[in-house]
Amino acid sequence: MTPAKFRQSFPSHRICHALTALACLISASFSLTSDAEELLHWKDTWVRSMPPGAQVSAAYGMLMNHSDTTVTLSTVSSDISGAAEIHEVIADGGQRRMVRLTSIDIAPHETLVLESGSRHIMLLDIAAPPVEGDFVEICAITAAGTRACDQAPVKRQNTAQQDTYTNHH
Ligand SMILES: [Cu+2]
Repeated sequence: MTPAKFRQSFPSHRICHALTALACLISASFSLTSDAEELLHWKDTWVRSMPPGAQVSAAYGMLMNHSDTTVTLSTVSSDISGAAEIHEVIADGGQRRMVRLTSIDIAPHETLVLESGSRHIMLLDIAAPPVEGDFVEICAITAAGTRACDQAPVKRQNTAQQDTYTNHH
């Protein structure tokens, strides 16, 4: 009885092992698929018009995560700036000042809002000041390497928002 039981357990163990390996393969291919399907979409992007001689500008808009996984935004760029940074406005005593963010996590189906006076994209070392009517390509690059780009129209910022910006640099 005992040896028979023992012999029986061996093949069933092997089947179990094979199933585990298969499950591993399936879950591995699933995680690869979800990385490749990080779905980021821009909405309502715009870039602030700047006077001649300006070396910085800012970009705003909404970045929507349409995937079922958290997406980490790690880099931003534009086709008019030598560099771009993600900034956040924070209260520092009675003052408001900007800090640079190295990354932002966007939860599944959540939208990251980039707006004046809050989180925004700072365009640094710009080749030529953006003029109303122009379009600037804005790109968001995730930690996994996914790129989401959009052609953002250049617009004039209203006076209330201008004050916030002037306090920045
Ligand atoms: Cu800034």
